[in-house]
Amino acid sequence: MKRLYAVFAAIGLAAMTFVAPAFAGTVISVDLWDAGPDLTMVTNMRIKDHPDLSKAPMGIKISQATVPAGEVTFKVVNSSKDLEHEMVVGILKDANVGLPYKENSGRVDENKPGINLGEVAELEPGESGSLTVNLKPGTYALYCNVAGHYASGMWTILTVK
Ligand SMILES: [Cu+2]
Repeated sequence: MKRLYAVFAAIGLAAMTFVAPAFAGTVISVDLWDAGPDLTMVTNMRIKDHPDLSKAPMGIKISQATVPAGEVTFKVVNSSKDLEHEMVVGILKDANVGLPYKENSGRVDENKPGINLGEVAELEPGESGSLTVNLKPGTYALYCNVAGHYASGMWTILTVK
């Protein structure tokens, strides 16, 4: 009996070891990039503009655009040589409306509900940081809220299934 228990315990332990990584959630690499010191900022590359982001002077590149619901860890690197960037996670209700925006400050209105679920704020060039959030199924936007950056195309869309 004792031996049988030991066998079950061993199987249980092996199963736990095998299953454990699934509970750790998804890890996404996030690259905050820009075109360098000579870049030209624009104002017409917000989500609602449906822009061609391949022409954007700055942006957010992610290692995967679809993740399962649950814990998601963003490992964020600011690969810019000279600009501060950040990554904020917000719910995107409607791509034709985009994120709430304050024209006078050139920034997304983070005070609106669901628009800042977490962030890696104000990374200096070359700096990195990480953020873990629990995400329900839905559509999210990752964006940089340094003034003018969102309108210059510094956002990307993440789908949680
Ligand atoms: Cu930025």
